[in-house]
Amino acid sequence: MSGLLDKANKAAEDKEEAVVADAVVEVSAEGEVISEPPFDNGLNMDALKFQIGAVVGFIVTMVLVFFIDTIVLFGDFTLDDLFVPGVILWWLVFNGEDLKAQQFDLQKLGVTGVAFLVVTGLVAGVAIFSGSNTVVTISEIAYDGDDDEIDLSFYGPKGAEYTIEVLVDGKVEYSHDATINIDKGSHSVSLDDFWKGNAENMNGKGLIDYEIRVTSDGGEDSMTFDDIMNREVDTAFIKVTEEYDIVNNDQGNKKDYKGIYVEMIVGIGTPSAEFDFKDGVFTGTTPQPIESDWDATIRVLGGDNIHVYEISADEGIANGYGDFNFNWVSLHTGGGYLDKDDFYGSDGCYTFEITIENEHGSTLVSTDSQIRFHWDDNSADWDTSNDKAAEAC
Ligand SMILES: [Ca+2]
Ligand SMILES: [Ca+2]
Ligand SMILES: [Ca+2]
Repeated sequence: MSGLLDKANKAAEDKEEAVVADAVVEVSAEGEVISEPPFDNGLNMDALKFQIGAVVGFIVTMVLVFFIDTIVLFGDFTLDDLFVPGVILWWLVFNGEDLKAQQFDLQKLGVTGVAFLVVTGLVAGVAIFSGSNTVVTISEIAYDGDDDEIDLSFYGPKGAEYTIEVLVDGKVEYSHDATINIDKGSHSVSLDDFWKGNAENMNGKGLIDYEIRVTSDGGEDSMTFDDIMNREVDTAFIKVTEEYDIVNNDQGNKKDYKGIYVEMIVGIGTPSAEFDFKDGVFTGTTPQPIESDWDATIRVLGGDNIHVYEISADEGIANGYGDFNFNWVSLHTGGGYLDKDDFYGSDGCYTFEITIENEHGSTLVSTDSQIRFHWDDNSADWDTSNDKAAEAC
């Protein structure tokens, strides 16, 4: 038994002639197979593993690069950026056994290198003539809030000419001719060049369709971008919270009113946002906040003084105030409130007039937010049980 094993091992070392070892199996007393000798048909098994691995890896790389190359891995890095490193890597792996053993057979390296280049060229030829890659396609449409433009990027074969169109409700509002550079193209279109109004109402129902169409020799591609085209504030509400101290004497308690905390919400309110206010809290339906640019002026009308707030927002963010693209925001920084002396006259209805100039869209003037206060009446006796909280007028 051991003589046969030695013979098989010796044959494995001898690369000159192909010797197929007889199936030599050692069997234990219980009849289990406990070992098998190395199998050798004359090939260098270690080198073959590298070569098979390299060929499989190379084929996978070619398919990824030439047939599904437009997948973005991260940032601007796409699958086709793997092309050159991929070919070099798999050629090195193919010769991995030699390189590992530091046997530099320049002729073999050269021959395999040329073979890799030829196969790569053939695959590239098939990919290009298959036609799937000659069309220019849209890879991304993104809103650039700093410049208020849409940033577009495209994929296509080097040098391909294409026409970009922005369609609003199917009508071409903007057109631009471009050429693919290497394998990508990009272009930005100012919102001023095609803006026609919000794409959706507050419930996500479509109002206006925005679409990019790109036409090249290879065909046409198009993509809608309604989700980033909600830019016009059409509804804004104010809510308040009364601020007071409780003072008391031997007759009982009463409120000493200090002022009001003021918060505002802005967004798309069409069709069902509604202002309402009961028992000191907002009970209406809020609009859907959005990312957009606007300037707001809020005037508190109805008292002895008209208090005025001026606020600007970019992408819904008002520096010093907060994020109007998300929720209610206080009009007083640092948790402050509007002092009674700055707006209150006597009990009655106060109107919070909100004027919002949209960067894109019309100007909104809202007098929906009207709130009645009962401060003088509430504090006329030493009894808080008969006090009435602020309410809609
Ligand atoms: Ca902006
Ligand atoms: Ca840009
Ligand atoms: Ca009272």
